[in-house]
Amino acid sequence: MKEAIYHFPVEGSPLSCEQIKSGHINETYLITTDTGARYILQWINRYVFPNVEAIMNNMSAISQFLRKKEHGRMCMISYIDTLDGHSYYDDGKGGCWRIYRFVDNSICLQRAERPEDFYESAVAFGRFQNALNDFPAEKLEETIAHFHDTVDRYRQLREAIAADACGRLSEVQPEVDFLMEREEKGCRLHHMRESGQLPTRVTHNDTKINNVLLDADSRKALCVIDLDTVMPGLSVFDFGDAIRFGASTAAEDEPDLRKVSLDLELFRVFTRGFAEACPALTAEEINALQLGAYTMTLECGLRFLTDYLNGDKYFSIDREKHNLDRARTQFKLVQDMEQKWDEMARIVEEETKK
Ligand code: GN1
Ligand code: MG
Repeated sequence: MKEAIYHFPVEGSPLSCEQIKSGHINETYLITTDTGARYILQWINRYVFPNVEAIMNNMSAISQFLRKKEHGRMCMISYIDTLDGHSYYDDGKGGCWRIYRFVDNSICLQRAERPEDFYESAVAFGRFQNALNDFPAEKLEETIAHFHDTVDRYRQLREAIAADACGRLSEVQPEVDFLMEREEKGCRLHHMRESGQLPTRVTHNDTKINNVLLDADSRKALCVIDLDTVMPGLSVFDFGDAIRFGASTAAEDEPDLRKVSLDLELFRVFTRGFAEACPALTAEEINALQLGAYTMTLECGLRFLTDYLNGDKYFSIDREKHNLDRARTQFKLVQDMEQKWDEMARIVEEETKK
């Protein structure tokens, strides 16, 4: 890591390096130099992202596009090239590194401390989506193939079940049954995408509130970060993934399922912020927002469960059965959405008709 930083044009000499524990895939460090300049250095996980070139090309393409637009500079983070002009540094030992300048006076929340914070995260993702409304999505590469393709996620789950590599299948039969009973509804969105009922756009695809920076004083949205999965997708993926993470009453890995439910007030404020910031949404997309929340929650639970069956190879874990706990919270949330379905529909209608 120490070596990696010297390949970038940083101001001053690096003094300290502190790991930021956030995210399940990459490793992130805060570097401070002797001039007080601060940078975020990231190590990219090549198991998850074999094609780093594609990620960085996508980012360069959209940041160039956004820079030309009003406010564009603010709606996503921009990376700094290496001293020899590359968008990332390959250390030749299997590691890839990149940096961006720490945004002064910014905060990154793991949970909304008040509804307004969640509203601002909706504004950040809605604005990003809206600003890229006229970007040709087909120019972007798929950084992870079939990322939000729920049909393919079910296929991967079936593979994991058949292999039962760690002998964990018998322990998770209720969770497997839960998923199988919901396969038709879980895959509906994917079929709507394939049939062209919903437009393919440039989407962020990983819209947790901790992928947004807010101004520390005003708490207004500054920009979105973690752009590794920016690629062609559905607007409702971004809406849905944000809801599954941020509108839950508990953490994604809460072991006590009694604490997990969908907070309808948070669902409401996010819907409002996203719709206000993204007037480009079509009536079909608005109609599918709720299904987006359901699908992203079910799919994420399915992914955690698949990884648990495979031996926790994809998502990093801090404890035994961590991925199983994560899967269970998602399923609890799906169940709660099923119960609150009509209320969710009403909220979407109320918040989008203005
Ligand atoms: C991963 O690394 P992080 O925490 O930003 C994952 C998302 C999941 C999320 C679940 C590339 O995101 O898809 O929704 O964990 N990212 C990738 O917390 O798979
Ligand atoms: Mg991520």
